Amino acid sequence: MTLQEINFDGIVGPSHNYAGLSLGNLAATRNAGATSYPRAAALQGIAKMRGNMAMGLAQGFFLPLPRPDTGWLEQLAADEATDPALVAGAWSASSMWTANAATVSPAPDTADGKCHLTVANLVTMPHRSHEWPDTLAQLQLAFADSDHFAVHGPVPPCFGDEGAANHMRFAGHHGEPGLEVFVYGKSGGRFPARQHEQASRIVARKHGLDPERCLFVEQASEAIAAGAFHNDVVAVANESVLFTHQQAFADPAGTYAAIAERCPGAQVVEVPADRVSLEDAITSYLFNAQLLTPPSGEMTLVVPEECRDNTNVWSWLQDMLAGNGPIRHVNVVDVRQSMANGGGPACLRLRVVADPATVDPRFMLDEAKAAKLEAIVSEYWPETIDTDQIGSEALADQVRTARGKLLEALEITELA
Ligand code: SUG
Repeated sequence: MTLQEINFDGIVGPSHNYAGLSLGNLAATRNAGATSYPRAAALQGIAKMRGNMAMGLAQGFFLPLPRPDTGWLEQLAADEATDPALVAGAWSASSMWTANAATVSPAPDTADGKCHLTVANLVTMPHRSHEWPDTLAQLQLAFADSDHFAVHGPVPPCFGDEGAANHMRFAGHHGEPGLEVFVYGKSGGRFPARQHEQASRIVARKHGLDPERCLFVEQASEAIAAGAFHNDVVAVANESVLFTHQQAFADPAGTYAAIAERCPGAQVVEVPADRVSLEDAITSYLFNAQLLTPPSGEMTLVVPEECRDNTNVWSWLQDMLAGNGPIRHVNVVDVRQSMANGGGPACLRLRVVADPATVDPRFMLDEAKAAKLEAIVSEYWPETIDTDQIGSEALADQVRTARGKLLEALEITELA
Protein backbone atom coordinates (compact mmCIF):
# COMPACT_ATOMS: atom_id res chain seq x y z
CA MET A 1 0.00 0.00 0.00
CA THR A 2 1.67 3.20 -1.17
CA LEU A 3 0.14 6.35 0.16
CA GLN A 4 0.71 9.36 -2.00
CA GLU A 5 -0.83 12.75 -2.55
CA ILE A 6 -3.45 12.75 -5.29
CA ASN A 7 -4.74 16.11 -6.49
CA PHE A 8 -8.39 16.01 -7.53
CA ASP A 9 -9.08 18.99 -9.76
CA GLY A 10 -12.57 20.21 -10.49
CA ILE A 11 -13.35 20.21 -14.20
CA VAL A 12 -14.68 23.69 -14.95
CA GLY A 13 -18.38 23.33 -15.65
CA PRO A 14 -20.13 24.43 -18.85
CA SER A 15 -22.08 27.15 -16.99
CA HIS A 16 -18.94 29.00 -15.81
CA ASN A 17 -19.87 32.69 -15.64
CA TYR A 18 -19.13 35.96 -13.87
CA ALA A 19 -22.20 36.87 -11.83
CA GLY A 20 -20.23 38.50 -9.00
CA LEU A 21 -21.82 36.45 -6.25
CA SER A 22 -19.03 36.23 -3.67
CA LEU A 23 -18.82 39.21 -1.32
CA GLY A 24 -15.25 39.53 -0.04
CA ASN A 25 -13.82 37.81 -3.12
CA LEU A 26 -12.46 40.86 -4.88
CA ALA A 27 -11.76 39.25 -8.27
CA ALA A 28 -15.30 37.84 -8.46
CA THR A 29 -16.96 41.14 -7.57
CA ARG A 30 -14.63 43.13 -9.84
CA ASN A 31 -15.48 40.94 -12.83
CA ALA A 32 -19.23 40.90 -12.26
CA GLY A 33 -20.99 41.13 -15.63
CA ALA A 34 -17.94 40.21 -17.73
CA THR A 35 -18.22 37.68 -20.56
CA SER A 36 -16.93 34.26 -19.51
CA TYR A 37 -15.26 31.63 -21.68
CA PRO A 38 -16.32 28.23 -20.27
CA ARG A 39 -14.58 26.21 -22.99
CA ALA A 40 -11.27 28.01 -22.57
CA ALA A 41 -11.68 27.83 -18.79
CA ALA A 42 -12.09 24.05 -18.79
CA LEU A 43 -9.18 23.59 -21.23
CA GLN A 44 -6.95 25.73 -19.00
CA GLY A 45 -7.81 23.47 -16.08
CA ILE A 46 -7.05 20.31 -18.03
CA ALA A 47 -3.72 21.78 -19.19
CA LYS A 48 -2.82 22.43 -15.55
CA MET A 49 -3.59 18.80 -14.69
CA ARG A 50 -1.49 17.63 -17.62
CA GLY A 51 1.43 19.77 -16.41
CA ASN A 52 1.29 18.20 -12.95
CA MET A 53 1.04 14.67 -14.38
CA ALA A 54 4.09 15.43 -16.50
CA MET A 55 6.01 15.95 -13.23
CA GLY A 56 5.14 12.36 -12.35
CA LEU A 57 2.32 13.18 -9.92
CA ALA A 58 -0.94 11.29 -9.43
CA GLN A 59 -3.91 13.23 -10.70
CA GLY A 60 -7.65 12.79 -10.25
CA PHE A 61 -10.66 14.94 -11.08
CA PHE A 62 -14.22 15.70 -10.03
CA LEU A 63 -17.08 16.39 -12.36
CA PRO A 64 -19.10 19.58 -12.64
CA LEU A 65 -22.35 19.43 -10.65
CA PRO A 66 -25.75 19.46 -12.39
CA ARG A 67 -26.58 23.05 -13.29
CA PRO A 68 -28.89 24.94 -13.27
CA ASP A 69 -30.03 23.52 -9.94
CA THR A 70 -33.75 23.99 -10.50
CA GLY A 71 -34.65 21.95 -7.41
CA TRP A 72 -32.87 24.53 -5.27
CA LEU A 73 -34.73 27.39 -6.94
CA GLU A 74 -38.01 25.59 -6.28
CA GLN A 75 -37.14 25.30 -2.59
CA LEU A 76 -36.49 29.03 -2.53
CA ALA A 77 -39.58 29.87 -4.62
CA ALA A 78 -37.29 32.10 -6.68
CA ASP A 79 -37.18 32.93 -10.36
CA GLU A 80 -35.80 35.61 -12.69
CA ALA A 81 -38.65 37.98 -11.84
CA THR A 82 -38.35 37.61 -8.07
CA ASP A 83 -34.61 37.18 -7.46
CA PRO A 84 -32.08 37.12 -10.33
CA ALA A 85 -29.15 36.68 -7.92
CA LEU A 86 -30.60 33.37 -6.69
CA VAL A 87 -31.13 32.29 -10.29
CA ALA A 88 -27.45 33.06 -10.96
CA GLY A 89 -26.64 31.05 -7.83
CA ALA A 90 -28.45 28.05 -9.31
CA TRP A 91 -26.25 28.35 -12.41
CA SER A 92 -22.90 28.84 -10.72
CA ALA A 93 -20.06 26.52 -11.72
CA SER A 94 -18.42 27.19 -8.33
CA SER A 95 -17.93 23.49 -7.55
CA MET A 96 -14.85 23.70 -9.83
CA TRP A 97 -12.96 24.96 -6.75
CA THR A 98 -12.61 21.57 -5.15
CA ALA A 99 -10.41 22.88 -2.33
CA ASN A 100 -13.85 23.77 -0.94
CA ALA A 101 -15.39 20.37 -1.59
CA ALA A 102 -14.29 18.70 1.64
CA THR A 103 -11.73 18.52 4.44
CA VAL A 104 -9.51 15.46 4.17
CA SER A 105 -7.63 13.69 6.97
CA PRO A 106 -5.35 10.97 5.58
CA ALA A 107 -5.31 7.49 7.12
CA PRO A 108 -2.08 7.91 9.16
CA ASP A 109 -3.76 10.73 11.15
CA THR A 110 -7.02 9.06 12.11
CA ALA A 111 -8.02 6.72 14.94
CA ASP A 112 -9.42 4.01 12.66
CA GLY A 113 -6.64 4.19 10.06
CA LYS A 114 -8.99 5.25 7.25
CA CYS A 115 -8.83 8.41 5.18
CA HIS A 116 -11.72 10.62 6.36
CA LEU A 117 -13.49 13.21 4.23
CA THR A 118 -16.17 15.66 5.42
CA VAL A 119 -18.07 17.42 2.68
CA ALA A 120 -18.06 21.21 3.24
CA ASN A 121 -21.44 22.85 3.92
CA LEU A 122 -20.40 26.17 2.30
CA VAL A 123 -23.33 27.89 4.01
CA THR A 124 -21.93 31.42 4.01
CA MET A 125 -22.46 32.02 0.29
CA PRO A 126 -25.95 31.12 -0.99
CA HIS A 127 -24.65 30.15 -4.45
CA ARG A 128 -22.32 27.59 -2.86
CA SER A 129 -24.66 26.37 -0.10
CA HIS A 130 -26.40 23.90 -2.44
CA GLU A 131 -23.20 22.23 -3.68
CA TRP A 132 -22.80 19.73 -0.88
CA PRO A 133 -25.49 17.09 -1.65
CA ASP A 134 -24.12 16.50 -5.18
CA THR A 135 -20.52 16.78 -3.99
CA LEU A 136 -21.25 14.22 -1.28
CA ALA A 137 -22.70 11.83 -3.87
CA GLN A 138 -19.53 12.21 -5.92
CA LEU A 139 -17.21 11.66 -2.95
CA GLN A 140 -19.19 8.58 -1.94
CA LEU A 141 -18.66 7.20 -5.42
CA ALA A 142 -15.00 8.07 -5.88
CA PHE A 143 -14.10 6.90 -2.36
CA ALA A 144 -16.57 4.04 -2.06
CA ASP A 145 -13.90 1.62 -0.76
CA SER A 146 -14.99 1.58 2.88
CA ASP A 147 -11.90 -0.35 4.00
CA HIS A 148 -9.86 2.72 3.18
CA PHE A 149 -12.21 5.73 3.25
CA ALA A 150 -14.91 7.20 5.50
CA VAL A 151 -16.99 9.92 3.85
CA HIS A 152 -19.04 12.16 6.16
CA GLY A 153 -22.00 14.44 5.58
CA PRO A 154 -21.65 18.16 6.34
CA VAL A 155 -21.22 19.95 9.65
CA PRO A 156 -24.63 21.35 10.75
CA PRO A 157 -25.37 24.65 9.02
CA CYS A 158 -25.05 26.72 12.22
CA PHE A 159 -21.28 26.72 11.61
CA GLY A 160 -19.81 27.63 8.22
CA ASP A 161 -17.33 25.14 6.83
CA GLU A 162 -15.37 25.77 3.61
CA GLY A 163 -13.32 22.59 3.54
CA ALA A 164 -9.65 22.13 2.75
CA ALA A 165 -9.12 25.78 1.80
CA ASN A 166 -8.70 26.44 5.52
CA HIS A 167 -6.80 23.31 6.42
CA MET A 168 -3.08 22.49 6.17
CA ARG A 169 -1.20 19.35 6.96
CA PHE A 170 2.41 18.99 8.01
CA ALA A 171 4.29 15.68 7.82
CA GLY A 172 7.84 14.75 6.85
CA HIS A 173 6.32 12.80 3.96
CA HIS A 174 2.69 12.56 2.92
CA GLY A 175 2.36 8.94 4.05
CA GLU A 176 3.57 9.65 7.61
CA PRO A 177 1.37 10.74 10.53
CA GLY A 178 0.91 14.49 10.31
CA LEU A 179 -0.08 17.62 12.15
CA GLU A 180 -3.40 19.01 10.92
CA VAL A 181 -3.79 22.77 11.17
CA PHE A 182 -7.30 24.24 10.93
CA VAL A 183 -7.53 27.96 10.24
CA TYR A 184 -10.70 29.85 11.16
CA GLY A 185 -11.85 33.44 10.85
CA LYS A 186 -13.67 35.65 13.36
CA SER A 187 -16.66 37.57 12.07
CA GLY A 188 -17.16 41.30 12.54
CA GLY A 189 -15.00 42.68 9.73
CA ARG A 190 -16.07 44.24 6.43
CA PHE A 191 -16.24 40.84 4.73
CA PRO A 192 -17.70 37.55 5.96
CA ALA A 193 -15.43 35.10 7.80
CA ARG A 194 -16.44 31.89 6.10
CA GLN A 195 -14.73 29.27 8.25
CA HIS A 196 -16.10 28.96 11.78
CA GLU A 197 -13.82 27.63 14.51
CA GLN A 198 -16.53 25.25 15.73
CA ALA A 199 -16.89 23.75 12.25
CA SER A 200 -13.17 22.94 12.23
CA ARG A 201 -13.34 21.39 15.69
CA ILE A 202 -16.34 19.25 14.70
CA VAL A 203 -14.49 18.00 11.60
CA ALA A 204 -11.39 17.12 13.66
CA ARG A 205 -13.52 15.14 16.13
CA LYS A 206 -15.50 13.34 13.41
CA HIS A 207 -12.23 12.36 11.73
CA GLY A 208 -10.89 10.84 14.94
CA LEU A 209 -7.78 13.03 15.01
CA ASP A 210 -5.43 13.00 17.97
CA PRO A 211 -5.93 16.36 19.76
CA GLU A 212 -2.16 16.49 20.30
CA ARG A 213 -1.68 16.56 16.54
CA CYS A 214 -4.25 19.27 15.76
CA LEU A 215 -3.95 23.02 15.85
CA PHE A 216 -6.73 25.57 15.57
CA VAL A 217 -5.34 28.88 14.40
CA GLU A 218 -7.02 32.21 13.80
CA GLN A 219 -6.67 33.86 10.41
CA ALA A 220 -5.64 37.55 10.56
CA SER A 221 -8.73 39.74 10.31
CA GLU A 222 -6.69 42.17 8.19
CA ALA A 223 -6.13 39.37 5.64
CA ILE A 224 -9.89 38.71 5.38
CA ALA A 225 -10.54 42.46 5.10
CA ALA A 226 -7.94 42.67 2.31
CA GLY A 227 -9.75 39.95 0.32
CA ALA A 228 -8.30 36.66 1.62
CA PHE A 229 -11.70 35.03 1.95
CA HIS A 230 -10.03 31.65 2.48
CA ASN A 231 -6.70 31.05 4.24
CA ASP A 232 -5.33 29.37 1.11
CA VAL A 233 -5.20 32.82 -0.49
CA VAL A 234 -2.38 33.74 1.93
CA ALA A 235 -0.70 30.45 2.94
CA VAL A 236 -0.03 26.93 1.66
CA ALA A 237 1.76 23.94 3.18
CA ASN A 238 3.40 20.85 1.77
CA GLU A 239 5.16 18.14 3.77
CA SER A 240 7.13 20.08 6.39
CA VAL A 241 7.11 23.45 4.59
CA LEU A 242 4.79 26.37 5.27
CA PHE A 243 4.81 29.04 2.56
CA THR A 244 3.02 32.04 3.99
CA HIS A 245 2.48 35.75 3.85
CA GLN A 246 3.68 37.58 6.95
CA GLN A 247 0.14 38.82 7.64
CA ALA A 248 -1.75 35.55 7.14
CA PHE A 249 -2.32 34.64 10.79
CA ALA A 250 -3.59 36.62 13.79
CA ASP A 251 -0.50 35.50 15.72
CA PRO A 252 2.20 34.57 13.20
CA ALA A 253 5.03 33.89 15.67
CA GLY A 254 2.78 31.80 17.93
CA THR A 255 1.51 29.86 14.92
CA TYR A 256 5.00 29.07 13.60
CA ALA A 257 6.19 28.06 17.09
CA ALA A 258 3.20 25.76 17.63
CA ILE A 259 3.81 24.09 14.26
CA ALA A 260 7.54 23.68 14.95
CA GLU A 261 6.83 22.17 18.36
CA ARG A 262 4.50 19.51 16.96
CA CYS A 263 6.28 18.94 13.66
CA PRO A 264 10.04 19.00 14.29
CA GLY A 265 11.87 19.97 11.13
CA ALA A 266 9.07 22.23 9.90
CA GLN A 267 10.35 25.11 7.80
CA VAL A 268 8.58 28.42 7.36
CA VAL A 269 9.07 30.42 4.17
CA GLU A 270 7.55 33.72 5.17
CA VAL A 271 7.11 36.45 2.58
CA PRO A 272 7.51 39.83 4.24
CA ALA A 273 4.86 42.50 3.71
CA ASP A 274 7.50 45.04 2.71
CA ARG A 275 8.38 42.88 -0.32
CA VAL A 276 4.89 41.65 -1.21
CA SER A 277 1.91 43.52 0.25
CA LEU A 278 -1.33 41.75 1.12
CA GLU A 279 -2.81 43.50 -1.91
CA ASP A 280 -0.07 42.08 -4.18
CA ALA A 281 -0.60 38.63 -2.65
CA ILE A 282 -4.33 38.79 -3.28
CA THR A 283 -4.21 40.13 -6.84
CA SER A 284 -1.44 37.70 -7.88
CA TYR A 285 -2.57 34.67 -5.82
CA LEU A 286 1.09 33.93 -5.01
CA PHE A 287 0.01 31.72 -2.10
CA ASN A 288 -2.88 30.09 -3.90
CA ALA A 289 -0.20 28.00 -5.50
CA GLN A 290 0.14 24.26 -5.53
CA LEU A 291 3.19 23.33 -3.50
CA LEU A 292 4.13 19.88 -4.73
CA THR A 293 6.80 17.26 -4.23
CA PRO A 294 7.33 15.42 -7.51
CA PRO A 295 9.18 12.09 -7.53
CA SER A 296 12.45 14.02 -8.11
CA GLY A 297 12.00 15.35 -4.56
CA GLU A 298 12.50 18.98 -5.70
CA MET A 299 9.64 20.95 -4.20
CA THR A 300 7.81 22.92 -6.86
CA LEU A 301 5.45 25.87 -6.59
CA VAL A 302 2.79 26.02 -9.31
CA VAL A 303 1.69 29.65 -9.55
CA PRO A 304 -0.77 31.46 -11.82
CA GLU A 305 0.40 33.75 -14.66
CA GLU A 306 -0.76 36.70 -12.57
CA CYS A 307 2.37 36.20 -10.40
CA ARG A 308 4.59 36.95 -13.39
CA ASP A 309 2.51 40.05 -14.13
CA ASN A 310 3.24 41.49 -10.68
CA THR A 311 6.77 42.91 -10.42
CA ASN A 312 7.00 42.66 -6.63
CA VAL A 313 5.84 39.06 -6.59
CA TRP A 314 7.97 37.96 -9.51
CA SER A 315 11.14 39.54 -8.15
CA TRP A 316 10.51 37.95 -4.75
CA LEU A 317 10.15 34.54 -6.43
CA GLN A 318 13.42 35.04 -8.32
CA ASP A 319 15.20 35.88 -5.06
CA MET A 320 13.65 32.84 -3.39
CA LEU A 321 14.95 30.55 -6.15
CA ALA A 322 18.41 32.12 -5.98
CA GLY A 323 18.58 31.32 -2.26
CA ASN A 324 18.79 27.85 -0.82
CA GLY A 325 15.30 27.45 0.63
CA PRO A 326 13.18 24.30 0.34
CA ILE A 327 11.16 25.43 -2.72
CA ARG A 328 13.36 24.71 -5.73
CA HIS A 329 11.16 25.36 -8.79
CA VAL A 330 8.38 27.68 -9.86
CA ASN A 331 6.01 26.57 -12.65
CA VAL A 332 3.64 29.12 -14.16
CA VAL A 333 0.17 28.09 -15.35
CA ASP A 334 -2.59 29.93 -17.17
CA VAL A 335 -5.85 29.59 -15.23
CA ARG A 336 -7.00 33.15 -15.97
CA GLN A 337 -10.66 32.23 -16.42
CA SER A 338 -10.83 30.71 -12.94
CA MET A 339 -8.66 33.48 -11.48
CA ALA A 340 -11.16 36.09 -12.68
CA ASN A 341 -13.62 34.50 -10.24
CA GLY A 342 -11.05 34.36 -7.43
CA GLY A 343 -9.94 30.75 -7.93
CA GLY A 344 -6.23 30.00 -8.41
CA PRO A 345 -4.31 26.74 -8.93
CA ALA A 346 -4.78 25.67 -5.30
CA CYS A 347 -8.53 26.41 -5.27
CA LEU A 348 -8.97 24.09 -8.22
CA ARG A 349 -7.71 21.01 -6.40
CA LEU A 350 -8.52 18.81 -3.43
CA ARG A 351 -5.56 16.94 -1.99
CA VAL A 352 -6.20 13.36 -0.90
CA VAL A 353 -3.39 11.24 0.49
CA ALA A 354 -4.27 7.66 -0.44
CA ASP A 355 -3.20 4.70 -2.49
CA PRO A 356 -4.50 5.50 -6.02
CA ALA A 357 -5.47 1.82 -6.36
CA THR A 358 -8.16 2.34 -3.67
CA VAL A 359 -9.88 5.18 -5.61
CA ASP A 360 -12.59 4.46 -8.19
CA PRO A 361 -10.40 4.46 -11.33
CA ARG A 362 -12.99 6.44 -13.26
CA PHE A 363 -11.95 9.52 -11.25
CA MET A 364 -8.22 9.11 -11.99
CA LEU A 365 -6.63 10.90 -14.93
CA ASP A 366 -4.08 9.75 -17.49
CA GLU A 367 -2.99 11.23 -20.81
CA ALA A 368 -5.57 9.34 -22.86
CA LYS A 369 -8.40 10.42 -20.59
CA ALA A 370 -7.15 14.02 -20.62
CA ALA A 371 -7.40 13.95 -24.41
CA LYS A 372 -10.93 12.57 -24.11
CA LEU A 373 -11.89 15.37 -21.71
CA GLU A 374 -10.44 17.96 -24.09
CA ALA A 375 -12.42 16.56 -27.00
CA ILE A 376 -15.72 16.64 -25.08
CA VAL A 377 -15.09 20.14 -23.75
CA SER A 378 -14.09 21.44 -27.20
CA GLU A 379 -17.24 20.04 -28.74
CA TYR A 380 -19.90 20.75 -26.12
CA TRP A 381 -18.84 23.53 -23.71
CA PRO A 382 -20.26 26.97 -24.58
CA GLU A 383 -17.59 29.22 -25.98
CA THR A 384 -18.88 32.29 -24.14
CA ILE A 385 -21.55 33.20 -21.61
CA ASP A 386 -22.81 36.72 -21.05
CA THR A 387 -24.56 37.22 -17.73
CA ASP A 388 -27.79 38.20 -19.50
CA GLN A 389 -27.95 34.64 -20.87
CA ILE A 390 -28.24 33.21 -17.35
CA GLY A 391 -31.73 31.78 -17.01
CA SER A 392 -32.12 31.09 -20.74
CA GLU A 393 -33.67 27.71 -21.53
CA ALA A 394 -31.51 27.26 -24.63
CA LEU A 395 -28.33 27.73 -22.62
CA ALA A 396 -29.63 25.46 -19.85
CA ASP A 397 -30.13 22.72 -22.45
CA GLN A 398 -26.61 23.19 -23.76
CA VAL A 399 -25.16 23.06 -20.24
CA ARG A 400 -27.07 19.88 -19.38
CA THR A 401 -26.13 18.21 -22.66
CA ALA A 402 -22.45 19.08 -22.19
CA ARG A 403 -22.32 17.54 -18.71
CA GLY A 404 -24.29 14.51 -19.89
CA LYS A 405 -21.78 13.87 -22.68
CA LEU A 406 -18.92 14.05 -20.20
CA LEU A 407 -20.54 11.59 -17.80
CA GLU A 408 -21.30 9.24 -20.66
CA ALA A 409 -17.73 9.37 -22.00
CA LEU A 410 -16.32 8.66 -18.55
CA GLU A 411 -18.97 6.03 -17.79
CA ILE A 412 -19.90 7.78 -14.56
CA THR A 413 -23.59 7.62 -15.26
CA GLU A 414 -24.57 7.13 -11.58
CA LEU A 415 -24.24 10.91 -11.20
CA ALA A 416 -26.48 11.73 -14.18
O1 SUG B 1 -16.09 30.75 -3.15
N1 SUG B 1 -15.71 32.09 -6.34
C1 SUG B 1 -15.24 31.17 -5.34
C2 SUG B 1 -13.75 31.03 -5.38
C3 SUG B 1 -13.30 29.91 -4.47
C4 SUG B 1 -11.83 29.90 -4.31
N2 SUG B 1 -11.44 28.81 -3.49
C5 SUG B 1 -10.41 28.78 -2.62
N3 SUG B 1 -9.82 29.87 -2.21
N4 SUG B 1 -10.04 27.67 -2.16
C6 SUG B 1 -15.72 31.60 -3.95
O2 SUG B 1 -15.71 32.79 -3.68
C7 SUG B 1 -17.41 33.22 -7.65
C8 SUG B 1 -18.70 32.87 -8.31
C9 SUG B 1 -19.46 34.01 -8.86
O3 SUG B 1 -19.37 35.13 -8.37
O4 SUG B 1 -20.25 33.73 -9.78
C10 SUG B 1 -17.01 32.21 -6.64
O5 SUG B 1 -17.85 31.50 -6.12
